[in-house]
Amino acid sequence: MRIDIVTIFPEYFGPLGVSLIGKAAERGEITFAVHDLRHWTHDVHHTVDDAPFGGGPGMVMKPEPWGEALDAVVEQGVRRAAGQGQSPAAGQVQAEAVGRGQPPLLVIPTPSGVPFTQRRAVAYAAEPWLIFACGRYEGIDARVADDARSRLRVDEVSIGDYVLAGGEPAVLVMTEAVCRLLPGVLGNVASVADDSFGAGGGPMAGLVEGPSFTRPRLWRNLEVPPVLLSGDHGAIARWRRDEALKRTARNRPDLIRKLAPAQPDVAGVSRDTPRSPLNDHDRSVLSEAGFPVTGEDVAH
Ligand code: ABV
Repeated sequence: MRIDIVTIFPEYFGPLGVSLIGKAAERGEITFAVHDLRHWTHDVHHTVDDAPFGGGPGMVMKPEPWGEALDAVVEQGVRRAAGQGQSPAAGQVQAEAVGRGQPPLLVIPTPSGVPFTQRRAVAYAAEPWLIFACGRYEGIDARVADDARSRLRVDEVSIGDYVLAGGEPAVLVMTEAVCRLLPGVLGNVASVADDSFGAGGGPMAGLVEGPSFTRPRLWRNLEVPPVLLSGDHGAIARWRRDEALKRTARNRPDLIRKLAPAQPDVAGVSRDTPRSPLNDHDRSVLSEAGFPVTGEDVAH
């Protein structure tokens, strides 16, 4: 996977050289290229922002440097994919690459974007080429995304309902969430399937993970739950799902409502409602833990 990042703070991305993702980059499994937006300014002050039309506080990022930067980064990436444009046949190879190669997906973090979820991370991990555009201040002139959409797929995404000073930390977050899903980046391949949110559709689908334990078995008078020492893998899987259900109900009731949507009370409409992925055992676990579950049986 190739990841280009355009930012006014290239030094912000030092952490990409660290830990599992840094190692994957060293092995050549991920290629990062961080670009300074100011490279595409032409005034002595390398100006990237200006006052908003219509008035109001803050500054808006000017479209011209962004337009030039994105054109150049797309062009460079296409060249690279075609083999550095070095051989005599490079022009031909490049033309073929443009013709059949997928254009990159441009991702622009903004608090007004669509939510970045584990599902979206899985989708991004299947992309060969991502470009992240880090805005600062009050955002990027809206024509930049509109113009890019004429050539590229463009996603405006939010990592959560809070406002950052710029897109850089959001890009670090998304990069980590995406890259850990790439084959070979995580040591333990199976652990991805058991992740919270279970975007892979496994037993944890739509739930957050329950608690984990390691040695020692007794610590500060606290015992590891005996079922985890039983060797009974069926019982362990069931216990883990129960704990995930209870923790999800406690911390993320919104996720439980998605798994067990309240049934519409108008007869006939419920035909269109997907079956709840919660079975009777799940419902009794939630109910015994004090989280009554609506739905499903109402329709029977
Ligand atoms: C991007 N806040 S994403 C740019 N939650 C500026 C602020 C900001 C983002 C987010």
